Formats: sequence, structure tokens, C-alpha cells
Amino acid sequence: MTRSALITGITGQDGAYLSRLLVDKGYEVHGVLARRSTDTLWRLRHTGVVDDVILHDGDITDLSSMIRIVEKSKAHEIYNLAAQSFVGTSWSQPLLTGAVTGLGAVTLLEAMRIANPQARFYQASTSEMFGQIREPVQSETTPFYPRSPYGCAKLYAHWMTINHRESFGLHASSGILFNHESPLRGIEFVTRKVTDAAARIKQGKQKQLKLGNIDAKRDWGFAGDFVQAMWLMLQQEAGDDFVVATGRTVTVRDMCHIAFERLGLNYEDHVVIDPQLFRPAEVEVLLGNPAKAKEKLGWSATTTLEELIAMMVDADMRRVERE
Ligand code: NDP
Ligand code: GDR
Repeated sequence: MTRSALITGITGQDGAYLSRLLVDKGYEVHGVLARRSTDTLWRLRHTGVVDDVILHDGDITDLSSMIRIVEKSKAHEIYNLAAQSFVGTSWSQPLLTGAVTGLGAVTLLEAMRIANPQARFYQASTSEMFGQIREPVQSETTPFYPRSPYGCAKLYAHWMTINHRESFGLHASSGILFNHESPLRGIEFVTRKVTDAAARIKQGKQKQLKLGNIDAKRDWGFAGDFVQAMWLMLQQEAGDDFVVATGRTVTVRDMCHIAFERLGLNYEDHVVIDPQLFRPAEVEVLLGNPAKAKEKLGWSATTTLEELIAMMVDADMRRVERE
């Protein structure tokens, strides 16, 4: 029997990699396509699956469309990746972030409970829920302290996923994923902003790169590795929560060094600190402990930060050249 999966947020970075993974495994892949005035299928084209997935018009904030799509797809596995996912924007649009990133998850959980309670559910939780960290290395048992409207909305969705599992016996899992990047990362996120700028500077199309807090530390991995952990969670007998991380943390400053050095440049000659880019409340450092994912899922990150940044810089060099 062909297995089928439904992905919200299919047009995002993780959606494109997860679609590729599931198509390769022989799944029938369905996706929720939110109406936009511009084309949002470029990532699905990039991973070569745009003609292999079945797209349904809908919005994560709209219960009736979610019920219809859950019914139509008859999905065995439902991956909730849809979100307003940029932390910076969550301060200027806290209500939209709450509606999409927080209540959106509950909308989908309810659609599944009504239309297909046998399906398995994945919630895209985040290390941003740890925020002001309570333990130097964060695991599934570390207390949460979100520092942005985005983190607060994700924490609500996280607990509602657990609550639906415990209240209604749904097979619902929450992946607490640390930052993961790729050439398909949105340009507003710091790694892509840096690799794009390094490529432009190398090709004489830009001189400076304005950044905010470059002393912040993140545990960065490759999105292609991380989507495998999502799938593995839904292959377990019961729903559970897992930290997915590399176990190494690096400053934004050092990540800049790696990116610029790839092109024979010194980041210090080009990076300018812009106080306007500092956040109202910062998550200074994140470092995940992926031991549970390794033990129970057999998952660990295989791409190093140096390999990841090289992949991104090289892709941006090619793209900037073509422009
Ligand atoms: P992206 O920002 O690349 O993708 C977000 C997706 O959500 C897009 O497909 C977007 O559609 C969709 N979306 C936004 N609003 C709605 C809506 N109202 N209805 C339906 N779809 C909507 O995120 P990533 O791929 O990087 O991340 C995937 C998920 O994992 C997100 O939930 C994110 O918060 C979470 N996460 C990400 C991490 C990371 O480091 N990447 C780490 C931890 C968690 P459109 O293209 O039309 O805008
Ligand atoms: P983050 O990613 O907030 O961790 O959320 P982002 O790349 O935006 O920021 C990482 C760190 O870099 C600092 N920083 C800058 N960030 C941006 N975007 N632009 C800058 O110019 C800049 N200068 C310094 C930030 O202050 C921060 O400390 C990502 C998203 O994918 C979330 O959806 C996800 O949940 C988390 O990762 C885990």
C-alpha cells in the first residue's frame, strides 16, 4: 500500500527537503499551498519534486480548509511545518505570529482529530522555546523561557501537541529542532544573509554587510539532515519529543569568518554593526544535546558547519553570477 503524507509549509526550506525525502521513499506527498500573489514553488523546483507533489489551496489559520485537506489527502503522516518563522518579524507582527505559528498548529491538530485521528502528527518545535537558557546544554528536560513572540507562539503549539497526545491518544510528536540552514534558507536569516553578501562582495556587487548581534551563538546544522529526524519520529511506536541538534555552538562572528574565508575575504573588512538590527530581547546562546535522538531514532547530524557554509557560499556565488 502506498503511504501518504501531508505537509503544511511545503513551500518553505524544510518542506522542500522533506518532500524530496518522502518522494524518494515512495510516499504520495500532499502539501498545503497558501495563496500568495507571487510564485512560491521555487524551492520545490530546486529539490526536483514540484511535479511529484499534490498541492491543495488552504491556510493553516482556516479550519475548514484544513479539515477538507486532511480528509482529501488521507495522509498517514501529517507534518506541520507552516509558520511565520522569522523571529525578528514576530515583534512587529505578534498577533499574526500567534495566529499562524501558535493557533495554526491547534487548527491542524483539530482537523486531524476530526477527520483522520489515526494519522501520525509532527509539530515543528524549536530551540527558541529555550530562549533565556536555564541549562548550558539544552535537552528535552530543560525548562523553557521563550524570548520572542515567535518563541511564545511555538511553546503554545508545543504544549498543545503534547496535550492532544495525552488527552486524545493521538500519535503526535514534537521535534525541538535547533537552527538548520541550506542554500534554500530564506535570505532574512543570518547564515543566508552572510553567504549571499559574501558572494556579492566577492563579485563587486556589494561593499558592506550590516549585522546586529554577532556575539550570539547558535547550534547550526544542515536542513537536509534534520528532515530525516522528522520522518524517523513518525516511524516510532508512540509519539514523543526529541531535541534535534548538532551539539556544537558557534558565534555569528565565527560563522562570518568561515563564509568570507571560503572566498579569500576577511569578514572584518566588510561587516558593519547596525544597532537597529539588535533584537528587543535576544537569545544569546543555544547548544543542543541530541543524545535521545541518537539513542532512540539512530539519528545524528552528518554535515559540519564548515561543509554547510561552503555549500551555501558556493550556491550563492553561482546565483549571483547569473543575476
Ligand atoms: P520557512 O519560513 O522557510 O517556511 C515556512 C512555511 O510556512 C512556508 O511554506 C510558508 O508558506 C508557510 N506558511 C506561512 N504562513 C502560512 C499560513 N498562514 N498558512 C499556510 N502556510 C503558511 O521555515 P523553515 O522551512 O525554515 O521551517 C519549517 C518549520 O520549522 C517552521 O515552523 C519553523 O518555525 C520551524 N523551525 C525551523 C527551524 C530552522 O532553523 N529552519 C528550527 C526550528 C523550527 P509561503 O511560502 O507561502 O510563505
Ligand atoms: P533565529 O535565526 O532567530 O535563531 O531563528 P536568525 O538567523 O534570524 O538569527 C540567528 C542569530 O543571529 C543574530 N543576528 C542576526 N540575525 C539576522 N536574521 N539578521 C542579522 O542581520 C543578524 N545579526 C545578528 C540574531 O540576533 C540571532 O541571535 C531561526 C528561525 O529559523 C526560527 O524559525 C527557528 O525556530 C530558530 O532558528 C531555531
